[in-house]
Amino acid sequence: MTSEDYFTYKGILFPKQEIKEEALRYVENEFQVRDDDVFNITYPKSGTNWMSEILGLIRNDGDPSWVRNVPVFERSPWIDTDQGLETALKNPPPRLISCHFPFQLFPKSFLSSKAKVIYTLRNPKDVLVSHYHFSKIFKLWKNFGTLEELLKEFLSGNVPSGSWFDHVKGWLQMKDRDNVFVMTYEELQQDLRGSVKRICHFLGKELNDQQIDSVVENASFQKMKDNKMSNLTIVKEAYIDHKKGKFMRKGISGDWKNHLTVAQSELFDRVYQENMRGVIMTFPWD
Ligand code: PPS
Repeated sequence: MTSEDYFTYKGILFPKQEIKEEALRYVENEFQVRDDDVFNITYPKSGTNWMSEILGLIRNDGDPSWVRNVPVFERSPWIDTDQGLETALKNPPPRLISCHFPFQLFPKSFLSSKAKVIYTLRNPKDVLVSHYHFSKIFKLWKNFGTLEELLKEFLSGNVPSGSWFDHVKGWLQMKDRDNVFVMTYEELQQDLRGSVKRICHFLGKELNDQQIDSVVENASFQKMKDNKMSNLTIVKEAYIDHKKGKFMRKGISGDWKNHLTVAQSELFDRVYQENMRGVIMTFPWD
């Protein structure tokens, strides 16, 4: 994977093998968002698949058969990939849809719809570390030799989906809308049950205690790691080199402490503070 395998659309890097420019233009301008759509939106490596599992389980009142029998990329297809877009256009409503689009590339028709958006964000230092490991197995992303090399590109936004800071700031501008809900990976970690209840409330879905228990149990790291419909082991070798590592890697918060040097962490903090100035929100990692 080299830089020639990416193209830039409106300043954002996309892997050529994943999506074509005309599809990006279609999604932004012509994709018809339905009022009953539920969107699972994240910056990459922030908990997308975890949220897909949670939403899939909630949709089925905690019954795990759907998430155990249908691959995650069919249940909640990624409309920022050619294949996922095709699937999303075929799936019957009500649809679950995932994507990593920054707000400015998201379908314009969303703004006049009642569709629901759940935006999940994660400590960007952990996002960086997760990206680093995933780039070693995901053949469509540039594989960085060292974390130091990736760090520079990440902090300047020269990675797929662009700058973490711009992505987060763009989506947080939507946070006061009734149909937008912001969640963090860390909240899911700290209190999965409470988080599931809040998501249910946002979706207008009432589950009883037993059903919530089942969502929590089946969305655990271990259950997802063992579920071949969720752990991405069925993704073709053309995309993921399964011999080199696992998508379901560690699933913890704070792994950055095992990877970043003090100097790297301080550099990160400086760039974070410069970029997040003016964002009046506290995050679990602050
Ligand atoms: S992707 O490739 O952008 O769609 O990746 P994404 O799903 O957003 O993020 C992958 C990371 O989420 C972790 N993960 C989980 N953590 C805790 N619990 C559960 N159930 C869970 N499911 C996925 C996954 O392990 C990746 O994080 P790291 O830090 O690499 O382990």
